[in-house]
Amino acid sequence: MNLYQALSEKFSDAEDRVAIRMPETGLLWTYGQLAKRSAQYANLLTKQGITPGDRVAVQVDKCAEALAIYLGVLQAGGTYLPMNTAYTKSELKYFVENAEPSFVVCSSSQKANFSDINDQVVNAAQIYTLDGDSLGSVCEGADSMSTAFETVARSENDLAAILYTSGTTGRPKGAMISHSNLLNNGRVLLDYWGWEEGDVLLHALPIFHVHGLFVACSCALLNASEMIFYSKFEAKKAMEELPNATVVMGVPTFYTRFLAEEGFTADLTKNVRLFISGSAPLLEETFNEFEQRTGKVILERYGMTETGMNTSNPLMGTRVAGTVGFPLPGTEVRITDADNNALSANEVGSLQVKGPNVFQGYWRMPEKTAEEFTNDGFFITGDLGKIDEKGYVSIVGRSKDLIISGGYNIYPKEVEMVLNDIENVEESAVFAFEHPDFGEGVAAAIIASDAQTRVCEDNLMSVCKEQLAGFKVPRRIVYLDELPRNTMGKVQKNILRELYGQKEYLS
Ligand code: MLC
Ligand code: AMP
Repeated sequence: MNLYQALSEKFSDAEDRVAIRMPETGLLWTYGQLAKRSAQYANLLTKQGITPGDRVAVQVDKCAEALAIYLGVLQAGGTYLPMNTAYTKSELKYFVENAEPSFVVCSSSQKANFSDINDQVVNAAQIYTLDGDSLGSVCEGADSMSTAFETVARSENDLAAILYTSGTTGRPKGAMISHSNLLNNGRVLLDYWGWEEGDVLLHALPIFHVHGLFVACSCALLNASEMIFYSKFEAKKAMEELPNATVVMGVPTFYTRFLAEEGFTADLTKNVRLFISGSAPLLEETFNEFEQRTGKVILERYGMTETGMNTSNPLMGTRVAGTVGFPLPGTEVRITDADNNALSANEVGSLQVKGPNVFQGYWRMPEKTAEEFTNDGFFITGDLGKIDEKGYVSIVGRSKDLIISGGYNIYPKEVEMVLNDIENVEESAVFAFEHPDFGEGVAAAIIASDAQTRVCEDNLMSVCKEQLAGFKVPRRIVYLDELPRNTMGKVQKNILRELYGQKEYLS
């Protein structure tokens, strides 16, 4: 089996149906066009010598061609490696050297960054460009290719994608996601969320992470539904198309931004049958205000890069604020103590999952993979949770040192490593502060090596911006004489959060 075969099962019956519509540019592709364009990319890659399992790294702005490239890579038997457009040169270098892609597709502005990477890993002939729909060498290459392609067979554990996720050590890990992981999760969600003929998805998420690429696109493609594709989320623009949508997926920031708009009313949302939230905790106040304003109850679900979706509030039953619902069919969720013994209802512990949605391990990191699984095969998510008597799962915290800002993950260690290398920084501790828009924001406590000389904040920010994706750059900085530590010498980030993490804290 090949995931593409399953995703495209309905394409031939839906040839004339709209697949992608981009209100910002007026682009409109039917399913027939999407299938043909994907085949052209599959042919191009094959002609260039792709072999099954080869990685294709893609760092491009969201557009219809980008989705066709993803599908073309699958069809040709390759492994798709999407990268956040915010990643800087040094971040990209790590991913490319680690994954060793056979091909790279990037914007022309990023081409130099990829070309500078060791020639042994990626050379100029392997780099294609894409600058929006129909622009770039990859489009030119595909234009002359045949629109028919025999999908390459893959077995269920073969890799469909590798997605990098950072880690508590500061070293990103490539999560290996198989054809069957994605197909299984897509089909479960299609059924659980009651996708039906005529559903139209408002798609304003990026397509380089699980939420936008796998959760959103898999459901829409499996159902041959129209996607109203926005290159990025802007509440006012998205509101113009809400009357044409029946399903909306977003991170909590989408919903708080919608609510901040006066024109966001019950009338505007009346055609939407399902608003889904995930990737970060949805505040109860947002859930309640949304229901008061629109009469619609947001459905919150929970997942992660390594597992796809694990739990969801129900389509038909009660959606409970502050919970992420029930384990999805086929996925086991348990809460355990430190020795991996299952806990009783309402007891808080380590949240672990097992099922066909769980990934194949970290790329070239067998020890790291082994560390994250229990002896009986459960994946240790690093989230702290509980399950109530009715079976609703709640995420109550994290055992991993992680900040989630507007749905993007930031591992403090990665930011601390950059900060600690800056002149006159003795050490640093990165922690979350309450951010009114992003839920959590990145804060840094800085200790100077020479207390008399203040660390130059301009320098600090410029180094961070050069080395880290924008969403990882600290937005609050506090200068301290020393870091709070426990008796073991471990930095107490909870104290930093209490003292300097409040929304209203002013430095
Ligand atoms: C952008 N910026 C952010 C940010 N997004 N800062 C912190 N957190 C974020 N999430 C910064 C930029 O670096 C820039 O900084 C400034 O904000 C403006 O950039 P922008 O691109 O115009 O931002 P905006 O459009 O406002 O984006 C906010 C957003 C976006 C919430 C719409 O971040 C977004 O689409 N988030 C979704 C992320 C997502 O898909 N997560 C799913 C992961 S999968 P400066 O300094 O240059 O001004 C997963 C599994 C699961 O988690 O369960 O789903
Ligand atoms: P990522 O590694 O980007 O896939 O992020 C996965 C993490 O996002 C999970 O381990 C959770 O900590 C968090 N997450 C995802 N969905 C939710 C949710 N609905 N509520 C709380 N946290 C969530």
